[in-house]
Order: sequence, then C-alpha cells, then structure tokens
Amino acid sequence: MVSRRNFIGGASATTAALTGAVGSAAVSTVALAALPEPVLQHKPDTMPPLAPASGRPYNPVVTLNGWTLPWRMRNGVKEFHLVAEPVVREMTPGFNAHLWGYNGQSPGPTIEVVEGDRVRIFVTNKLPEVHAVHWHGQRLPNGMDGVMGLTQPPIPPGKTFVYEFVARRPGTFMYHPHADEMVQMAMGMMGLWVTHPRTKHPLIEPVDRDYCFLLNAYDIEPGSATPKVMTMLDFNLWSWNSRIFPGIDPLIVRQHDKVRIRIGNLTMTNHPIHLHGHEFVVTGTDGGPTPRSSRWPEVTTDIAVGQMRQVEFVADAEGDWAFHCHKSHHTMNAMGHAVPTMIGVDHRSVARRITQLIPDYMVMGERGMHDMTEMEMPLPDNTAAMMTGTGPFGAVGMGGMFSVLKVRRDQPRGDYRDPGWFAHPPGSVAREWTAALAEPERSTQRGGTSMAPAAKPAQPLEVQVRKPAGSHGGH
Ligand SMILES: [Cu+2]
Repeated sequence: MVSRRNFIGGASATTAALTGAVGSAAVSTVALAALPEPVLQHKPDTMPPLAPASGRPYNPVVTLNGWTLPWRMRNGVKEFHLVAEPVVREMTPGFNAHLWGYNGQSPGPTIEVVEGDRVRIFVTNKLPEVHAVHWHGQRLPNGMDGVMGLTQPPIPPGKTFVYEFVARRPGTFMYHPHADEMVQMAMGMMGLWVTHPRTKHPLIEPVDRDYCFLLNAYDIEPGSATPKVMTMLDFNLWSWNSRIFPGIDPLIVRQHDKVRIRIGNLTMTNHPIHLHGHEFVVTGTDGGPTPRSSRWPEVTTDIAVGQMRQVEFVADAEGDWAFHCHKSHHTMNAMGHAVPTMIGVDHRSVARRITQLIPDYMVMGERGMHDMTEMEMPLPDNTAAMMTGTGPFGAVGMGGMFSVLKVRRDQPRGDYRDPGWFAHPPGSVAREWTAALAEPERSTQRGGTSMAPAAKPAQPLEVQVRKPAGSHGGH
C-alpha cells in the first residue's frame, strides 16, 4: 500500500512533505508559521497503525478506512493541528460524497495520546461558517470543552483556535463540532480519540489488534453528492467512518489474536452491532473501562446515540465472519423506503401491458429483493448500488454498515493485508441436498390460544397465496 503515511514515515517528518498541500489553502502560511503543519489525507484506505515516534510507547490503534493524526512534541506537549474543511469522501468505489471533515477526510483523523499527556490542539476553521470542537468524554477545564456560546466564542472562518488540556483518563472518546451541530455532523464532521493507559491498567488488557471506527449516516439523493442536512431519521446511507459496504475494509486478524474493536455512534439512532462466529464482552464505554463484574458474553451490542462501546474477544475461529449492524435496513444503500411490498403479487400481466408503452419498465421485488443485486439496472451517475458486494459464492446482497472479520491461521503477526477469501475445508460448506426428504413438520396452530375466548372458536379465515414464479414451474 502506497500511502502518504508510508511516505511520511511517522510523526516527525511531516513538515517538508506537506508544505505543498498547505500552500494553496485559504489560510495564509504566515498565520500558520508557528503552528505544526497540518497533515492531510486523501486516500480512503485503512492506514497502518502509527507507531509513536516520540513520547510514551503504546500499542497503536487501526482506524478502519481511516488514519491517525501525527503530532509534534514541543516542550513536553503533544501538538496536533486539525483543519476543519470541505472534503470529498469516496464512500464506496464509484460514489463520492461532498462532505465536511478534518484534514482532507471525513471522519477526521484519530487522535491517539497517552494518559497524563498534555495535549495542545490547533483547530483551523476553513468552513464557510463558525466552528467549535467538543472533546466528547474528556475530563478537562470547562473552557476547553468546545461548546460555542457556552464555554467559548465561535471560531470564525479563516481563524485558528487552540485547545489545551491533560488527557486524564484512558479510554475511547470522540470529537465533534458543538457549533451548528445539526448541519456540521450531518455533513460528516467527527473523529475518534483514543487515550492509551500510562502503565498496566487492571481493567485494560493488552491486545494484538485494536480497531476503531465511528458509526455515521447520510441522506444523499441518488445522483447527487451533498447530504441533505435537514434529515432527522430517514437517512439512506448508513456508514462506518463515512464508508458503505462494499467500500468498508475487512478487519484482518491472525487466529487466536486478542482483538479489541472500539465503536462510537454519532448517528441519530441506535445500532445493534453483531459479530458472527465469536462471543465478545464489552470492556469499555466513553465513561472508561467497565468493571469485570459487568462483563458478560454477547454476540450483539446495541450502541445508542452519542455512545461508545469497546468490545473484546479472542479470534479463535478461522473464516470470513460477517460483522454488521443488525438493523437490516442499515445494511442497504440508497433506496426508496416508501416502496410497497410486492412479494406474492403477480403483476406480470400488468407489466406486459406497461412494457408495450414503456420498454424499460421493470417491476421491483415480486420475489423478494434479492433480484435487485443481480439486476443490470442503470443507476444515476455517482450513486451507490442498493445491495451489493460479491463474495466467493456470488452476490452478498448487502450495503451500508457491513464488513467482514477475516480470521486466518497463517496471517503474520501485525500484518493487516487482506488475505483474500477463506478456503473452506472440503465438506464444510452448506450445500444442496438432492437425496430423498421426509415430509417436514408444520405447525397447524393459527397462533397462541391462551388469550382466545374459551367458548367461541375463531372464525375461519382465508388468505389467498400466490407462489412465486419459478419455484413450482410458474402459473
Ligand atoms: Cu444500524
């Protein structure tokens, strides 16, 4: 992977490499002379972990389809430079969204520090309106909390503000605007903050792989590129770090690795995040590490709005394991939700007549929606397919908040390269059964009986069912 990260080679050598990127910016380089040069990222790939080049050592995180912001150490203070600005984010190949973010991307870069670090963050506002950054979950002086109007004046366009505080407790946190929040968060402004423990912590275990990402959502009309910022609930793009499946990278682990995944929710609804093939425990929230007595095995954890959950497990089962939001509408991309259910409705005679008038007319979903995954349907330019992704066995039929945990026995330690699809041992894949079958058992009950009036049996009820074409030779 060729990346700016590799090119830069760490936190210390950023200045010379990135002068060009800043030169064309609206903020004058004179005004920025005393600031650390802002590091920009223009690739949507998952960047390798950024090993700390200065300060206390720690095991860095990997931000899914994201990166960690390098810093400058100055008189014992870690200095970061965030630039709030419009960005173009590739949400999945072929679909670019015009968002607002930080340092070239939405979400902004992950900030990684160590418990006890004194941190100074310069925030340059290149948005067309005021800005302020709130450091979600941090213990800090009130005036550093980033709430425009309440704890600080707004950062006007073109100006730089500085925040400074000590990262007091270890854990996973977020940052996001607290100025015109509805608009700025709907446009993609947010980022992760990880504070590593200073010494061995009784509730924080070392792990082999430490992934993190944010849940976010957008409402972008098919064929357009800018989110509708007034949408409150009916979003059409459910994303992880502003990427939608198949644009979300897989999580790569070596078998028996201890894995931590940190997930923050900055959407307007909850997301039950579900992992196949393993059980995990919730080891932390944005309030810090959870007591051991509160940890129980789960395969799904619900992450409410404004919350962070940190899950951990030992990846002992080889394979390609689905990892997704369990709200099935959140594993779909842009679609019209107001479409009536057509399953079981035979409208072919109607369709035949319409086709004589409109040759391309196509009826959606009379046999379920899976056909949509294989349909060669013309989409407007710059539109993500609704359900997509192709695996080794064909269409996956997913979009949105979906990825794959790839567990491999021979994945080298610390290697994040995609090993390709899992090679299933012979005879271990579900297959068609062609021998004789016994008649399957069927329930003859209409429903529960405990609530039915004792004397009066339910009236007979008839429902006309039409079988889908194809399964029994059609009509
Ligand atoms: Cu969801």
